[in-house]
Amino acid sequence: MQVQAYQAYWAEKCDGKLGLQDFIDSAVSICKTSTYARDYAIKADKNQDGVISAAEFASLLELLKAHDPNLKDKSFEDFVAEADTNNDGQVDIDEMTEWIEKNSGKSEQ
Ligand SMILES: [Ca+2]
Ligand SMILES: [Ca+2]
Repeated sequence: MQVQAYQAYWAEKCDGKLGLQDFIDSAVSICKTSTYARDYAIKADKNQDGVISAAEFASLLELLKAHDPNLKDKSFEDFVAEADTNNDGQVDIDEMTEWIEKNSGKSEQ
């Protein structure tokens, strides 16, 4: 069932021709949760300045809550305190990725 969905997807996207590198890239991104987390982090940085602002965090939180309804609300200050591992007062894409990895799927604790 999934295979057919992927075949249909690729047929539409690539005229049925799937390059080996494309295939490997997709397989890797499907298998790695960190890619999913990084995707979210990169999308969250809407103005692409490399750091997550309060407004960007707020819209990301909405997105993550749609993905995981049990996720609790969190203030931007708490988020920065948790995610800012190099203590420069800002959350960059790497720190954001790590934070999403730590927080996704563990909301019940
Ligand atoms: Ca930003
Ligand atoms: Ca930082």
